[in-house]
Amino acid sequence: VPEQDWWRGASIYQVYPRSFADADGDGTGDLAGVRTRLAYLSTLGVDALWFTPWYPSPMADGGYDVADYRAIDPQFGNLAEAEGLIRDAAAVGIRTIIDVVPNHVSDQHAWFRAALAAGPGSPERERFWFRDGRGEDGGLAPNGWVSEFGGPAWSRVIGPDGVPEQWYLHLFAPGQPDINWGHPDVVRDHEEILRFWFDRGVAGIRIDSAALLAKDERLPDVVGRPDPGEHPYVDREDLQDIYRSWRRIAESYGPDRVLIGEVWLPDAERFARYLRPGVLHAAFNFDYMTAPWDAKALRASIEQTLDVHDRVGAPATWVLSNHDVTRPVTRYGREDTAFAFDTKRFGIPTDLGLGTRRARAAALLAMALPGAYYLFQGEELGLPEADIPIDRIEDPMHARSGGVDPGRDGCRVPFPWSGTEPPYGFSPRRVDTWLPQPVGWGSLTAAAQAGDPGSMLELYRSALRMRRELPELGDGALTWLDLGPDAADVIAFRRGDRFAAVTNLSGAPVDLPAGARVRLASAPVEGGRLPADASAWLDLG
Ligand code: TEU
Repeated sequence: VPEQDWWRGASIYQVYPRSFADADGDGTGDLAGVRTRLAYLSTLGVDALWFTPWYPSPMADGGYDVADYRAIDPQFGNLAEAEGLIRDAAAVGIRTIIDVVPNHVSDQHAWFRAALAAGPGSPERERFWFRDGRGEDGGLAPNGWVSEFGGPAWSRVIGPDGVPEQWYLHLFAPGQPDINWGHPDVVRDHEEILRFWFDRGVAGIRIDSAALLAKDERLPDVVGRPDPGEHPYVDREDLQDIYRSWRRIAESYGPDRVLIGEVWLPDAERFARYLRPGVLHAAFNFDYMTAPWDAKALRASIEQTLDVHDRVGAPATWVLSNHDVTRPVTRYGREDTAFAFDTKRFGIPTDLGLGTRRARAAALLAMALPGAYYLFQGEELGLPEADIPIDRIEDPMHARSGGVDPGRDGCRVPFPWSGTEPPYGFSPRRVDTWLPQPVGWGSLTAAAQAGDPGSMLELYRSALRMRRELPELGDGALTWLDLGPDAADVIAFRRGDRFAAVTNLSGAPVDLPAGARVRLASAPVEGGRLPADASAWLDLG
């Protein structure tokens, strides 16, 4: 693979800095902690790290409320530490991807503070979406847009004298005011932010909420289900030009710098437009993650993904989890596995044994498909979704839903490294971690799993190593295989002449092709038969 194409078939590991490793013992992860764990990441076999926002932030939304895009939150370290981390990672062959959040800033960002201070009608307010309210005393929000976290997408400013004045738009939490992409300052500042980080050696940028930035400046209500491209704030045409200019900036640093969009759109054709030449390099494919555990549906999803990407010449991406969704072993143990994003209810029943088997199978399947694989810290340990005591939930989704939604903290708890009780080696001493870790995770720690051939960690290590070693894996073509009339609920394909991957979604064991050697399997293969809810990687000889 040419060096510049590293990202096309890469394995990219998402680090949630707050929960990865705590070096200074305050119960919150930090960059010094990540540096001490680079050996683990290098042994794991990943090509790049994507860091969830590490900037100064009041943490109204876990750091997706950025107060300063050119600095590091003091809880995590400082800029010199980040530069050291980028260098140290590069020294062990691991690239760094950072998260840029262009749809909104924190309400503590200098621009928003200035806008509040300067008052209605000021140029400072034009960088945001301030509007007068409707109704006689302006007491009604300017329109009916709803926040992604629930409740109105508008909050009213209370003036210094306690008198309510204008409203401002926030598609997410009130602490995340949306910025106005029609304003030249916004455009220019982001171009500078990209350069700032490319100058510091980052290999790529993950673009948060990439389909939401541009707004119809008349701010019309959303009526029904607007036609694709007609929505007042989703997937608007202006975005294409914004990303074309970002692409030119990335390319000015070399062909190996990449832009990865969090483009969350139900319409595959619209999604594909972001991946046309000259726009973004890659975008997350969440279809695989939300597909049900059903051979026909899953294969249809895979085929559609590959088809769409082939047409625009962009590599597919495969995602099983991230910091926004229910952990795979919990999800796959539920009756409705497609419920990835929809936490919505507490205590949905799950069978963790089944969930773990299916999560193992789903990971091996995804890692054999053409394209890049993105994994979220703890996925490689098979961590289940943790129950967070209600009074410790931090995710704004919980409060905004009126306490109905447990929110996304259950996948964000501090990483269990070693030992038999909290903090499981996450912190150097006994301390109350920022989110509590469950008891009973002693057998799930990285140390407990290392060297155990049946563990999730060793499965991931083997698979990630093979993705690096086998030229058939990563980006490229795939040929579907038909394993016969008894294998209707089996997904099987070849990569190259000899490598094959088989996933059994039927309820019973299936015969693997005669003469095939098993390179790796998610469950023991006996007598040439692959158990239910399992995947195998084969050498066809
Ligand atoms: O998520 C954007 C996004 O699509 C979310 O609205 C998602 O649908 C939601 O989390 C559903 O569970 C990104 C980040 O990944 C998320 O952590 C942030 O909260 C959000 O942007 C705002 O920055």
